[in-house]
Amino acid sequence: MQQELLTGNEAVARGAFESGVGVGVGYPGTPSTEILESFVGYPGVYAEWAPNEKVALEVGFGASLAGTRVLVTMKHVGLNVAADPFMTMSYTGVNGGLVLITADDPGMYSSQNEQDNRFYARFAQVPMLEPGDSQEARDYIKKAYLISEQFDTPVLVRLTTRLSHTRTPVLPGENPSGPVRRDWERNIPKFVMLPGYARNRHLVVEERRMRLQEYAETSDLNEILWGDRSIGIISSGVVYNHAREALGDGASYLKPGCVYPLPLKLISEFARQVGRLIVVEELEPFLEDQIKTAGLAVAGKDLFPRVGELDPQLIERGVRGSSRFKSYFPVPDGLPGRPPIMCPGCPHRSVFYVLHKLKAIVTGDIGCYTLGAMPPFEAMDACLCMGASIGASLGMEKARGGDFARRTVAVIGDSTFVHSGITGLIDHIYNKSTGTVIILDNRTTAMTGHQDHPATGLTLGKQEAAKIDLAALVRALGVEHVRTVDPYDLRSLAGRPGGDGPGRGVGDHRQPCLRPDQRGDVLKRDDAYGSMHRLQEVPAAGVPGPLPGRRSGAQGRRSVQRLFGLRAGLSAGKGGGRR
Ligand SMILES: Cc1ncc(C[n+]2csc(CCOP(=O)(O)OP(=O)(O)O)c2C)c(N)n1
Ligand code: SF4
Repeated sequence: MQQELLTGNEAVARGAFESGVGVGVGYPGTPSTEILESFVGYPGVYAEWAPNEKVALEVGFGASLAGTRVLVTMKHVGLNVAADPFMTMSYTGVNGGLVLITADDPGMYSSQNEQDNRFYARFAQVPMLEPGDSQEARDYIKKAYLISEQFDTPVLVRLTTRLSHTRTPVLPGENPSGPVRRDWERNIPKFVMLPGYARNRHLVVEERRMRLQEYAETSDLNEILWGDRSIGIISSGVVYNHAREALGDGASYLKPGCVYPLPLKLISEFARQVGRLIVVEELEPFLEDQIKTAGLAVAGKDLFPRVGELDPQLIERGVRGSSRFKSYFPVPDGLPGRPPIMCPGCPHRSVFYVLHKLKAIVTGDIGCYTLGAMPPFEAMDACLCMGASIGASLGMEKARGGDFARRTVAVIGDSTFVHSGITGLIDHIYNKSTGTVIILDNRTTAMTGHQDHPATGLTLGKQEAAKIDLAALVRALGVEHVRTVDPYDLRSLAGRPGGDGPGRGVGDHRQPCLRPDQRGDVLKRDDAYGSMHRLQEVPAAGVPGPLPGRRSGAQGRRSVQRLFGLRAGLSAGKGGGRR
């Protein structure tokens, strides 16, 4: 076997394949997405995108129960969505080994927060490994399956953006000639978490935690590197490599491979042999607090920032007070800022153009369309997490009344609607909202790199699949007014589903994403070349004058507002519009 240059994500996929993993399941989310995209290319494996992370872990649970080794992947916030099955899977344990990848995003390159998912390991009492480069990613994954089966536990492996997307050399190994499979036997007290059984399983978890603690102390994943003993660094993952780059032989290092549970006896032994003990870690003082609780004097967050990524410059400055390193990203003076914007011709643009013109109150969601909050549109008032737009608009309506609802529009992408918007819409229906919901159906999960989902008609492996008809689904849920609109047709786009009449409405705004790499795929699939000529009508970069085909000035504005059914809050002299 020859060394290969692999990203951390590709190395995880490789390690899973070499471990005989039979099932890979996840939901896209940067920086984790490419793991499954790489894994699906290996022979003899099954891999799928689930509609969301909770379902992904539940599929993983079933596959493990049936005796197969499973890889489950998600970004850090995805674990919030999967937290319910995850917390109880700690109790049930596994049959086939189950490794759950949490890809964290210190620095928030593409995330709504930078939560530190190491706490999930402690919260659920499951082991967490943290590799520092691609070789370790491959090696640790193989080790993680052994730990999972030996200790009967799901194992968390934490990646960060820097590791997921950096290529370093990997020496691959062999695949054990196909997926590893264990027998399946009914075991009700272990896998059916009725309170009576769960109480016993909690005791098992505690006993397992103590055995894992012992394992962590002697694990061959721990590394000690002796240099100048006046400074002793404790660090894990990618940050360990930054610390080595910053301090070289001027310090000694202990790198625990398992960050939960921590090898605290080994750390005390190391501490005895060095002068100043310093923990170098990104985000929260997760290691530092555990070491302090063990009674050791250690520095950490008093020297380094608690937000964002660390780099050699920050580490050297923290330890030595100054640094020889220059900033990684020096920005020459006078360069114009380049905030992210939607692609020219993007079908989302016209929607936000209209919402901007209408001065609608917009509860937004997560996807390319979140950029509707940016200039020139500035047509979004809230964006919290995937699926939150519809519930948030209902909350605003209930807080402020029906007239307010007529100005409120929830905007959600097709992938996000399937992920976690459907239940929000059910609440709209159940609790009698009169607000408007727009599903921006561009037939892909564009923001994370154009993955398929249950409403696109293709699987992760690009095989034909059932294609959920979103308009039919919404009707079946009980929405009275459903309109499917071409977002390039600005006139009809401005109309509220159901006109000015009462009742909630959903607009399914359907045009494929136009990224060049998508055209051949999505447009052809939908036979939508016919609409390309209308691209010229789409606002490219600005918010031009009145909507096409409309009169200018107050008259035109009123007419747009009427079309959208927003008279109550917006149109001068016409307050109290019908509901
Ligand atoms: C819980 C969670 N999982 C995954 C992500 C990553 N993510 C960001 S936007 C998005 C979906 C985007 O697809 P869609 O809603 O169809 O909008 P588009 O980008 O296609 O416009 C995903 C999966 C996330 N932010 N949060
Ligand atoms: S990638 Fe597609 S959905 Fe995203 S901004 Fe570009 S055209 Fe729009």
